[in-house]
Amino acid sequence: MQNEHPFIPYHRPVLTEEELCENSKSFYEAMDSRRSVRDFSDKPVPRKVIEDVVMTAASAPSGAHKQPWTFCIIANPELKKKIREAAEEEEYRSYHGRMSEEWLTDLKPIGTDWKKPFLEIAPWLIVMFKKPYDLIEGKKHKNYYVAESVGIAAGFLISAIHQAGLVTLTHTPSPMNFLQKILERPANEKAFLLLPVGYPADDATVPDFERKPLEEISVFYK
Ligand code: IYR
Repeated sequence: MQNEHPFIPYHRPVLTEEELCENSKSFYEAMDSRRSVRDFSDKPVPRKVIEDVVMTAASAPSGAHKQPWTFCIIANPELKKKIREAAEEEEYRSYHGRMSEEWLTDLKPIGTDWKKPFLEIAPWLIVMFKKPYDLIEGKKHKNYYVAESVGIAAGFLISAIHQAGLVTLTHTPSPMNFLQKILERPANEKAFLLLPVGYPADDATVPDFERKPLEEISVFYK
């Protein structure tokens, strides 16, 4: 029986092995130069760039193509201040009792603390919300693989920001429900990630980290 939903042809240019190797290597190298940055410049970034990176994120695959996400995009200084204050309040409590000693020790090399000035300094904040269900005319419609879908979209977003020439940070103040309140989001939207976006500060630094080599992170089965 033929599927009643339409299908359209899909092609990609067939590349040579050399071209494949060149493409995969240059993309790997570009992505490997990405770092999570906490020191932002306040230099403005055009809105068009933010629109494009968000549309890149929204090109991610999702369960049953439900696209279970909302991107809240904030440049307004008062809103950024409110978000910073609420995030720092939660983070203060996390760093002073809610996080285990082991967790705090694991964070030492990253040098984080409860203060989050980047939430006001970065020209843009993108807050990703996940939608466990859609609300259509007051009726709940379940979405599928929501955490996986928004996780993949976040990966696309981070990649797009990096490839545009900007920096970001996957910030997860915990708990994050203050974002739903401040941004006045409906009940079916849960804050997932908060990403400041901008240029790095001139004197920005990052931890001297190395990534695990291929042999350690992969197993090839012959
Ligand atoms: N959310 C806190 C703590 C934190 C947790 C992990 I895991 C990190 O990799 C980094 C930070 C904060 O943003 O400071």
